Amino acid sequence: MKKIMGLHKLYENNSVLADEILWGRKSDPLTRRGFLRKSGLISMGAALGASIPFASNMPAGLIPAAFSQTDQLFELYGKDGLTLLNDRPVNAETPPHLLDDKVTPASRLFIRNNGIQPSQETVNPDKWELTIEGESCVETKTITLNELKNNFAHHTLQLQLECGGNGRSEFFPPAKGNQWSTGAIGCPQWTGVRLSDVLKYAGIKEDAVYVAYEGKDRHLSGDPAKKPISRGVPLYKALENESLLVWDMNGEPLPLIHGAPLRMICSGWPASVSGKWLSKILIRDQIHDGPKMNGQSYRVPCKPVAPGTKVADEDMCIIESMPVKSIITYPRSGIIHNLKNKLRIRGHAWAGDFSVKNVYASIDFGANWQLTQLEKPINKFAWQHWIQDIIFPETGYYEVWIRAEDDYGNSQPVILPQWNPRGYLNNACHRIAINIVA
Ligand SMILES: Nc1nc2c(c(=O)[nH]1)N[C@H]1C(S)=C(S)[C@@H](COP(=O)(O)O)O[C@H]1N2
Ligand SMILES: [Mo]
Repeated sequence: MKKIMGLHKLYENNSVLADEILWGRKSDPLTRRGFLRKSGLISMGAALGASIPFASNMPAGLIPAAFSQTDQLFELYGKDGLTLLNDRPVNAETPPHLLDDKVTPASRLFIRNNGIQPSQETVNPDKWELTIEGESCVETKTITLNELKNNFAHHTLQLQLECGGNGRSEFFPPAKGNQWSTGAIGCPQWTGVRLSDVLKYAGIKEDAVYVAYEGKDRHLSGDPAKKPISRGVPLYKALENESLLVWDMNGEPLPLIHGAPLRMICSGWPASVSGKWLSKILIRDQIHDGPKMNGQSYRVPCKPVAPGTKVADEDMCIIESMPVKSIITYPRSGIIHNLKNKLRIRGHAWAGDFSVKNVYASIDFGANWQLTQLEKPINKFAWQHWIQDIIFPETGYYEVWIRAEDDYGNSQPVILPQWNPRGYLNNACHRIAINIVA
């Protein structure tokens, strides 16, 4: 730690420590992807084993010559092959071929932090408390995590989690924010209690309309009075059987980066409503007004606008259900395949609050579509798996496109959906390249 202290001076906020940025073990070598921005300097210094005297002159994104030749993969602790989009706050996505598992393992779930997550030392599951309060809460209650586990019925469900900004990188004009391609989606299995049981325990007043969370993460500015994010859902969504407060993921304790020791999961909506490091639940008599509920955050124009249009805050509407979407997880894009053999492709499809009715594949740029074999979801809000055997007519370059349709007949757009200022809800068809050879 000593060696990197010099670098701290570069930051307005000295309280941000290298280990909070969660680069694997501190001695791990970092490579190209680690050096996206100046904010990577702490880790850069840690990796070089020396401070960088002229660091303030370094162009953002410059890869130090000491590392520019290495092919070693950047490593994020507990993660396997994720692409780092930002290191402060940490944001990383999963390449499509690493989303092949039916149940997303912890090592392959994308990461989206808006602030600085609590450090491991401050997270003690035995001492963790949850407070339920708010204007429309009958009686403010504080319970420990152990009481939550002991006093309420447990439920285990596989629930999809997708960032509202997944796919943002394809919009034009571009939108600010993490440039997610297709990898801000996953569908792990979660264990916990129903949010509705906990709300009923504290009591819901007649005038309740919204349920919101607060977590123990800190604002990037370091200001303890500010929260990085605090969002919520309308009461009806919070009361759904599948809205959970969870402590386990895939039968293991929730990893710290995914919200340990307790998080909320309200599946089908932008994952920003699924609060991590959960310390407070608010039963509100109005639409919640916490950070990232207002303005342009997680909102899209109420009426369609031309690309590039500035839209006033009052004309922006809160995103609710995520749109129908699908992904090809096998094979990975760019493979070479022999003409003689059929190719069995596979992947997942999901549709926010709804279910997927059909998934189609095309190998001729969308001129013809073949119906794939689609499984039913294991439970509501779990993604569905599809497979299809493809026969290619001759050698050459192909693209396989995949398109899902929900049970209301809504289909994925082939190119891009409606442009919006912040680049949310891109559910355009996923496509991969395949070279067919004799
Ligand atoms: N307390 C807290 N909860 C949070 C966030 C956060 O920054 N802080 N990020 C939200 C957003 S925008 C997303 S997309 C999901 C990401 O969950 P994951 O990192 O476990 O994949 O968590 C949500 N819950
Ligand atoms: Mo998100």
